[in-house]
Amino acid sequence: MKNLSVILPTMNEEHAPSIIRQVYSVLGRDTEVIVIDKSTPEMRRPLEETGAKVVIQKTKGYENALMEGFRMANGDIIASIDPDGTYAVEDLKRVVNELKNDEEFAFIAGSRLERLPKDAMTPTIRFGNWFLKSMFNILYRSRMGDVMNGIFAMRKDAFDTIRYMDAYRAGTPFFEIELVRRGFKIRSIPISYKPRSGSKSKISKAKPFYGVTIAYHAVRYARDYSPLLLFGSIGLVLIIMGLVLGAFVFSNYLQTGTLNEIGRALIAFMLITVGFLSVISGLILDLLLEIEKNIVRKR
Ligand SMILES: Nc1nc2c(ncn2[C@@H]2O[C@H](COP(=O)(O)OP(=O)(O)O)[C@@H](O)[C@H]2O)c(=O)[nH]1
Ligand SMILES: [Mg+2]
Repeated sequence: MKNLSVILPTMNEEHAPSIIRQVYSVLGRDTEVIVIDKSTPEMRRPLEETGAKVVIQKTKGYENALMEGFRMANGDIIASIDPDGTYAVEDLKRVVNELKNDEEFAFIAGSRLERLPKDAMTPTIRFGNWFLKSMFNILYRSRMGDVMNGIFAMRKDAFDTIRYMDAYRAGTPFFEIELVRRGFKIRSIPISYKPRSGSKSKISKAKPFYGVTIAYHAVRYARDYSPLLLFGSIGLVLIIMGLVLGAFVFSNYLQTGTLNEIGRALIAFMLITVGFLSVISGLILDLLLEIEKNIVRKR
């Protein structure tokens, strides 16, 4: 039986003490539980009374809280659950068991989007989650049902490859992006999710802005991971737009016999040129990546 560490990030969560107790009862008393806390002293005391290791967070943000906890963890499997009352500890157990029985995958997360109750997210947040997971799956050739997961588990040896990194502000996708870039396989299983009750969300003051930051990081690191896919698809979209616009200009020319849409013709020409340049950039970057891989292999 592999031993397990469970990390819980907390920032004044009233449900957290009860969730820690559930972790011990559902996953076993020998589970290593580490709480990385940014609460007021009054909110911290009940956490300490559970017997878990409670560490005051030194850094800032959710991603760094998790990194602090993971670095302290001793388990062969390192898992995390948001103790805000929206996730079930039974689902954490399912995710951990799934990982234990799977040699191929190094990271398994719980996905909320398949069985999402109607009142659990606003339409904007729901769309944002769908958009981020779809973008992630295309850029990193994965099949995640959800990438903003409050429950996930990974193998210690996978975490060791990113142990000394400074986490950038991308929520759970930080771990997903970095592990996929290092060649690990990741997947998700459906879990339940409840609307938040009591206090408000803590992760960001402006969720849409947070979402944009995550999308930015996903694109930025995809540039190094699959440049041809990224620049190739941008290029293709531009070329298609240029061709469609060009076709309008041309049909107008055929009908009237004079070329009176110089502005549109120029834009079409530019779209096609920039599109080609983007595809070529993708090809060159892809070639460079291939050369780099060969050099690393030969060393
Ligand atoms: N230690 C720590 N915990 C945090 C921080 N930001 C959020 N959390 C905790 O991380 C979990 C997820 O955050 P939450 O606000 O529920 O994010 P949401 O589910 O995306 O709305 C909750 O348990 C929060 O209390 C932080 O900066 N530091
Ligand atoms: Mg939450």
